[in-house]
Amino acid sequence: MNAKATKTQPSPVIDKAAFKAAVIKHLHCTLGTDENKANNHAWWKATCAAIQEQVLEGLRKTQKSHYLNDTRAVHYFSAEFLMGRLLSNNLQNFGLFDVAGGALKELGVEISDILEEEPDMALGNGGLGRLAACFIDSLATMELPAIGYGIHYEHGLFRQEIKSGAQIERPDSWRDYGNPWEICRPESIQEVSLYGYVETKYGENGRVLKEWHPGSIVKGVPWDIPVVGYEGKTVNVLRLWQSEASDYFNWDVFNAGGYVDAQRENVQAETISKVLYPNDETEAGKELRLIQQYFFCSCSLKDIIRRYKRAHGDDWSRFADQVVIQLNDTHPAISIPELMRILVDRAELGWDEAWGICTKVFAYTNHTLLPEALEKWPARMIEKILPRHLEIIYEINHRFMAEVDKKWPGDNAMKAKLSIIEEGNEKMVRMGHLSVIGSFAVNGVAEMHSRLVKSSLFPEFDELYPGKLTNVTNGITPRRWLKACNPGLSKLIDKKIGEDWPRDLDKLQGLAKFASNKTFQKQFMKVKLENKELLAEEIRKSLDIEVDVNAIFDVQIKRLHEYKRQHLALLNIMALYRRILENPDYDMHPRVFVFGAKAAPGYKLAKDIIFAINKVADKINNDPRVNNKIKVAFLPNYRVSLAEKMIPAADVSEQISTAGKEASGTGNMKLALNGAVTIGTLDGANVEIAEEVGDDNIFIFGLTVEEVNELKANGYNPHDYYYKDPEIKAVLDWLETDYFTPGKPGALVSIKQSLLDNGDPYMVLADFRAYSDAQIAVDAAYRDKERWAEMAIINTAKMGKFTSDRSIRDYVERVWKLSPCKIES
Ligand code: CR6
Repeated sequence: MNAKATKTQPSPVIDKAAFKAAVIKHLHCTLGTDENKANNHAWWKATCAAIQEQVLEGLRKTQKSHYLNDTRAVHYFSAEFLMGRLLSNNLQNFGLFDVAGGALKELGVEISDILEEEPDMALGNGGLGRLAACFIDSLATMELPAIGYGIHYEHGLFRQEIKSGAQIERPDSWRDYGNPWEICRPESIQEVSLYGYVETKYGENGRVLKEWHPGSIVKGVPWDIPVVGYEGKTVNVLRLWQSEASDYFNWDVFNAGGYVDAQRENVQAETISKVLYPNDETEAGKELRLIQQYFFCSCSLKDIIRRYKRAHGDDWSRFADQVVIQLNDTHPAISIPELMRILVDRAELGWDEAWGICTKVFAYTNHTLLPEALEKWPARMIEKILPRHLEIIYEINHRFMAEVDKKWPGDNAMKAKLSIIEEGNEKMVRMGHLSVIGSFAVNGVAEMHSRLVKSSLFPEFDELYPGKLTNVTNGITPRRWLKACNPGLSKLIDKKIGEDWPRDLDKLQGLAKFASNKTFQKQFMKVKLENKELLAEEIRKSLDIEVDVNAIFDVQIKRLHEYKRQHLALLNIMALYRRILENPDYDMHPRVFVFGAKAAPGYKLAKDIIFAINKVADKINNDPRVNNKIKVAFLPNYRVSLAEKMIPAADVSEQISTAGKEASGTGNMKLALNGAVTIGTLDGANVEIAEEVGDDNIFIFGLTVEEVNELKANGYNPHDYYYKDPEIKAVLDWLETDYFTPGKPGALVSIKQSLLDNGDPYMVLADFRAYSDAQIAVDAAYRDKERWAEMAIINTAKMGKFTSDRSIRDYVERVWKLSPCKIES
């Protein structure tokens, strides 16, 4: 067994013949078809079913070991889990990828074809949801007892189509033809109360008792997705709740009268888990969204308590030893008053004892400083949906205000500032404050972000609770984001430094000494070229655009947001185009700008930017004067499985957010890990990437956070840049003409307006020249093939820090205090 642990690749648990037999068995007995009739979809399902046998065996053993060892576990509460596809991941983690490929080949099927059959499980918007997916991968790999809790959305993030350059949203139906991984657990159904009113009663000794008479009750049905760790020993679970109408009729409310009519206005049970809100970094403020949050938190807490009680009965004294709950942003913050309600109203603990438990159980991760993303709920809305919770929030706040008064006596301004309740025309509940107050640890997601959380978002909380605010820099799983998505590079690395880097990513450091070795450089760049050929094929298939694989592949993939500044990249592309038109001999290495981005459906300017990129692309790609020096490809429907194709092929990684705005970023880590060189600002985790790779192996440009603030304070005026820099002026004015939108002048003007009339909130113009110059430096560097190869290799070699295993290790040490649990076979 130890021999296996020091060994590198997971050893296959079954051989090719057995795998083949399992696939055939499932084709016959699970799918009711046979080898002659089966299409790729059936082959995919049969292959999933074959590996699922191993998965479920691992799951059973894991759950038994965790139960027998009465393990302390982390419960990762997240409204989003962006899992992507699972087949190739599960095969890889069991060491069965080649076995399965061989078995299928003998059956006349290409594994690469059937992998494409799997719909992405896109139950998340972007970075935050994908981070949760990477974390549960690492937790299982590190044999830590953990469970992910979230929502079983019927429709994940919308599918993006591009029609005449514009984004169209189509529903995502990832489960339409069944999902082979999930297991329904009707035995663990929970009931969740909503609406209604609170009755105050008096118990023995005059104890005030609160009884919530709900106006409706919904059922939460759990679906379990097994999460397989690398080498397949620990198989944890992601438990997602689906809402259903409850068969329980609420006589209580019925008898109270009047509520039957009011019910009609209430949200219908089935709609709760229907759809993922497609907003990234904006708070929706909708009643249904709050209900979604409460729904999954309440189900999950009850599930945790049921499990705890099975082992410890009504003895609450060990609850905080066994349970830690990580709140992934404030989306699950309503868990704090919910646990208080359960402890005080149901278990009848005293307030102080209950609060003592709560504040040892919860920890909170902040993922943004953007004001529009900091959740606030109207007190009236909470009162309507969760009347008892509002009372509890007021009580928490009342006691907290006393603490504030002790620290800053008589300082009412301080009280107003720190209060959970924001006073105003409409009273609002600040979920961030509630989370900080109710948690024992609060972390930001990159060094710089955590510093800003302390210094500008929550400075007084930092003073009040010294040591509570900390940092855990984000990470990514190298199993998915190198081993599985880039087999060419993985095999080259295996040969060079051995095969244990997927578990111990610092081992990649061993590549650094070959960075200037000509032979290795050639091998490394050959893999990159092969990956570029695959992406070129994808671009041809999807967009009918021919791209030159010898061009620089410049990749910007992330949600579309002004702060991420895809429009800065666009202005530079237009400037390059203009330079070529003015001077046909303009000297540049050919470049392919590849974009992938979804815009929130209600975010007008973001959609306008997508439209503009596509219109500019049309023009440039079809203009013979450009002579193929520039191509622009906007690949529709960016998602995990598309990222897996784009990232291995990137030469340049665009990370160009306004300094101070991107909390961390994780795409930056994935691209660098696959040998792309970053052009970026000193923002989020870029700062730490720069520290790792060194200034010579990254292109840093633009204003720093301090400079951004200073410029803002001194009155930033984008017109200064417009009038001072003729290229900026020309490019912005170009947007107003009908050059890119023949017959429709002004179709792209909103971008110019946002950058001039609307004050350029993300300082695109202030950074334009620095960015454009940095791109010229990239161009020059790329022409020196050996130098570029060296940079690319160093980027891969120095990414050890950014494995999500390291993030999890940090959480375990700084926050969760967990121990691994060996799984007995
Ligand atoms: N949008 C941050 O913006 C970070 C991820 C994960 C984000 C991004 O910089 O890498 O979280 N924030 O920590 C939120 O979702 C609120 C994101 O994905």
